[in-house]
Amino acid sequence: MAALGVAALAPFASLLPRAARAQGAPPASVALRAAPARVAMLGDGQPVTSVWAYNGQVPGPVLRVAQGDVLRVRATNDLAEPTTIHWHGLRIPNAMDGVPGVTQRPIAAAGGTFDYAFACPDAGTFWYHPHLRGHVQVAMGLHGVLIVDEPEKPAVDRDVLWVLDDWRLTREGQVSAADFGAMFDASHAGRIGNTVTINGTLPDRVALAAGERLRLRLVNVANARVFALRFDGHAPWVVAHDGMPCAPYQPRRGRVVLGPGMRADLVLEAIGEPGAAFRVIDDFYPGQAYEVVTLAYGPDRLRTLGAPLTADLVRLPPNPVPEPDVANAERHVVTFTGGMMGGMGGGGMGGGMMGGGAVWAVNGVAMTDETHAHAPLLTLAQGRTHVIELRNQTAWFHPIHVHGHSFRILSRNGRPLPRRDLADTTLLAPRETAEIAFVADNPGDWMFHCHVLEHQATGMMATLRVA
Ligand SMILES: [Cu+2]
Repeated sequence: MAALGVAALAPFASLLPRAARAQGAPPASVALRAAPARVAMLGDGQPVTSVWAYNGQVPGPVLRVAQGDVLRVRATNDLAEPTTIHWHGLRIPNAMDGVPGVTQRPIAAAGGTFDYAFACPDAGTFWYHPHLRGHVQVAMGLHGVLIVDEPEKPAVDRDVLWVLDDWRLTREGQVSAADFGAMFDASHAGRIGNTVTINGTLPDRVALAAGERLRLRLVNVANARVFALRFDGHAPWVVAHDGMPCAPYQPRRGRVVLGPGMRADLVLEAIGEPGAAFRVIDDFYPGQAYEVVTLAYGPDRLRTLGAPLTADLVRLPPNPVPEPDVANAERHVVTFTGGMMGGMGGGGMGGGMMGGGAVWAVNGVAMTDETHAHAPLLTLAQGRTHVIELRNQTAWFHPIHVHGHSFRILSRNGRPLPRRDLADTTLLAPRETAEIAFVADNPGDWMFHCHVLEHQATGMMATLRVA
């Protein structure tokens, strides 16, 4: 795997400052233009990579608004194919959700536009990306982060963003396009790449000062790669999943697992000594651990450490998500099948191209990326709590994403979870079952799909109708 061991990264410095505007003034509109671009993700003296980008940069610009504010985006499509923008994790009206054929017409190639405008009800870390041919468009570089700020900023010294991505590059440093849609990827773990980037460049060293506290926002924008980051010498607190604050906790062995589409907000206290260096390891895939980045302490000390952080010191204020009434919920079962070794007739799925073919199914039905408009899998009574039991009857990991709502994860494999974290995407292990619960308070037709984009494109998608 080229480039994985070396990793090169500067501290993330391109967070847009919070828009300075007078109280009560109308929010400005942001222009996002999707178009081919060339970026130097591999660094000086290396080939420049041809990508598709928002505003010429990968990741796209960080959009930042205050909680409750309206975000207005004029999207322009200067690609040679139609696109849309989906606002991943935002609880916004269905007409703004960016799903072609369901919530909007595709934005036409070569100059089409679409105006998105919505209030952002929840503070947290969100992201945006196309919802049309995502397995190509997202892989080519179309993604960006949306940060919604809490009214009261948490007590940290720096707010740092790591957009984790995974590219399949050729020897010439170009995105490998010949194997987009390869059936092997679709029927296995998805398009796993050979080059990991953070914020669009090869990672290397992140500068830290002894004693400082970081809010570290992790976003997995890869098509298929799952990350499990382990911070040597540190004990980060997880304070939010998928933008939604949780009861703060320190994960076992300091390991933070993120499937595609998922985010985590951490509070990391720099407890090392000046001059020290620590590795951040990704060890998700057995036998394939590698160093993502080095935490490099500078010579100076920002402050002398006091008592260790506690949950109360790092807790974020809750978002206004309605609390599910689990005792009086309507219950549903959704079964995921397919893939290699999964019983959808694996013969012939090892080679060739997808071509709209079905590899996966949800309750026996395959819905592909090109046909978002589809009879609903479930119709959920609006205003009620629904518990959905997700049964992964495949041999593969699947990050299952629900649009327009955030859910609580109640149990895994029949065992109730001590923390019922909120999320919009949950990673199902092979053969795992999980129960999620949410109040269906947002009317419309909402996509419900695996965020391994090759799985989504070959059947692992369905519609939840809230009416
Ligand atoms: Cu999947």
